[in-house]
Amino acid sequence: MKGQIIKISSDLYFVSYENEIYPCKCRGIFRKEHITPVVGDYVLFSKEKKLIEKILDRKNVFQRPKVSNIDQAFLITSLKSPDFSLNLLDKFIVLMEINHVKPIICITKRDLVNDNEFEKYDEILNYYKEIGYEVVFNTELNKLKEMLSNKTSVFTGQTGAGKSTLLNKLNPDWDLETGEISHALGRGKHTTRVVELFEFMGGKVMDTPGFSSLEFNNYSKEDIKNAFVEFKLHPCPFKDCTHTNEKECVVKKEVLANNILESRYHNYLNFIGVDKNES
Ligand SMILES: Nc1nc2c(ncn2[C@@H]2O[C@H](COP(=O)(O)OP(=O)(O)OP(=O)(O)O)[C@@H](O)[C@H]2O)c(=O)[nH]1
Ligand SMILES: [Mg+2]
Ligand SMILES: [Zn+2]
Repeated sequence: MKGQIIKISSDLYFVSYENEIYPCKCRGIFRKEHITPVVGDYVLFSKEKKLIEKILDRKNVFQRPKVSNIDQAFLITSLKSPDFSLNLLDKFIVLMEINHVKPIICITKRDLVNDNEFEKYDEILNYYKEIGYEVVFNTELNKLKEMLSNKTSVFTGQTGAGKSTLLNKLNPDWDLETGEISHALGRGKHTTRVVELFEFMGGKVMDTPGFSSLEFNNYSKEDIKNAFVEFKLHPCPFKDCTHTNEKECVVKKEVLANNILESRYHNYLNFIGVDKNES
């Protein structure tokens, strides 16, 4: 029968099938062939033998967090504790663009910044909206429910940003463990340890362990360039412009004219490995 992995705990794979959960092992051959099942995988399994026999083709798969077959990813982003990071936000958006998964920016801890301070964030968030990204606050529960319905979504983001807290607000029955922020480090304490998938609003949502940094694994400069979607709105005369030291670069002009957010351009240079003083 065909089920879906909803949780993995050491060598036990919890497979959901017709509203029941079956703890299964994997066929020995998986290890030999370096096949690693992840949460979100659809599998063929035997209910009787409690054995996963085959992983079905994935729509997509990610390493961090280890999940597959997702439609959209919510980057749970706190304005404070841990601090808001434009570098992390842009990295995440690039990763999602390259993998053709819709990124959604979900802001938490608005209550920890005063209105004056929020203005600066609001301006930045409006820029992301203008270039086409959805932005939602963790207080907008009805809007979030609507966005989650009938889709497979993952909640990802820095440790302590409030992923599990928000999921508990959406459905208190899940009763997920949440953790205090370490004041010494200004971030969370890696409270969530494993990925877990829940059925919700006709769709599915995954809670994941938070990270403190995000790395790229060998994407080409071309892929990274194309992931900065607004650059395409400002075509450069030179078709293969890298927007670094080309004289007629329109993207660079638009950065100076404040039509492209400067931090986005600097993050672009950073991601392709160019020091901003060189360009
Ligand atoms: N003030 C404030 N605190 C929040 C908000 N959302 C979450 N928190 C707090 O932030 C802390 C961390 O929340 P968690 O839900 O455990 O964070 P997480 O993203 O699941 O963290 P990991 O599981 O470590 O990745 C908890 O003390 C929450 O109560 C918010 O909107 N405002
Ligand atoms: Mg958590
Ligand atoms: Zn250019």
